[in-house]
Amino acid sequence: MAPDPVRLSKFLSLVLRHQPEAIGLVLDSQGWAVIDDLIARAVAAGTAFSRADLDHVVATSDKKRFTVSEDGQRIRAAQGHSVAVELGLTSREPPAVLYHGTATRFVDAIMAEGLKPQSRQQVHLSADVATATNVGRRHGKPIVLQVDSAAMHRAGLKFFIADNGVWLTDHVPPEYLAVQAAQ
Ligand code: HQG
Repeated sequence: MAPDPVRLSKFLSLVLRHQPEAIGLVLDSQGWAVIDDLIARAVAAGTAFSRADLDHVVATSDKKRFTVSEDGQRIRAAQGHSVAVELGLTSREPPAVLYHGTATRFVDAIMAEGLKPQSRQQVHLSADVATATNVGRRHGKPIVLQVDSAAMHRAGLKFFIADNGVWLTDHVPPEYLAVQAAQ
C-alpha cells in the first residue's frame, strides 16, 4: 500500500536533512542521495515505498522541498539541512527586501543578536509576507521581520536562492531587521 504522502515527505526530510544515518544512508558533500540506495535502505529499516511514491511526493510537495537530479538518479533536500552540506549555490543579488517569519516570543532575542541559523546550516528568508507568516506560525504566534537585504548586499553579505525559491544567508545582524507592521 502506498504510504501517506505527508508521512513520506516527513521521512524524506528527516533522512535528507537531519539524520541520514538513521537508515545507514550517506549523503554526498552536496547533500545528494542515490534514490535506489535510499529506497533499499528505507525498506530495510521498515519504511517501504516505491520510486513512484517518491516521485509523487517530489512533484506535489507544497514547498518543493526535494530536488531530483537531471539524470533522475539522485535526490536531495532543497534547503533546511542540519547536517553539513555544501549545496553549491551561487550567490545572487537579493530583492531589496526579504522577510523572516518567527514567533513573537523570539523577537527580543533576535533584535539583540540578529537572526541565527540555529540548528540549520543557514538562516531561511521568504520573498513575501504571506509565506513568512506561515513559517512563523509553525513556532507560535507569528510575527514577520523585514530584512534590509539591499543594504546587506551592499555591505558584501552573501545571499543564495535554494532550488525551491527560499532565500538563504549566514546571519542577519540586528541593524538590518525591522518588525513588519501587521497587515
Ligand atoms: C528563530 C520550513 C532566538 C527563528 C520553513 C526561527 C522554512 C532565533 C527559529 C524552513 C534567533 C528556527 C526554516 C535568535 C533565529 N534568537 N530565536 N537570535 N535567530 N531564531 O525551523 O526559519 O517545512 O530552524 O526565527 O518553511 O522557522 O521544513 O527555521 O523561529 O523555509 O520545508 O529560531 O523550514 O520549511 O526555526 O524555518 P527553524 P525557520 P519546511
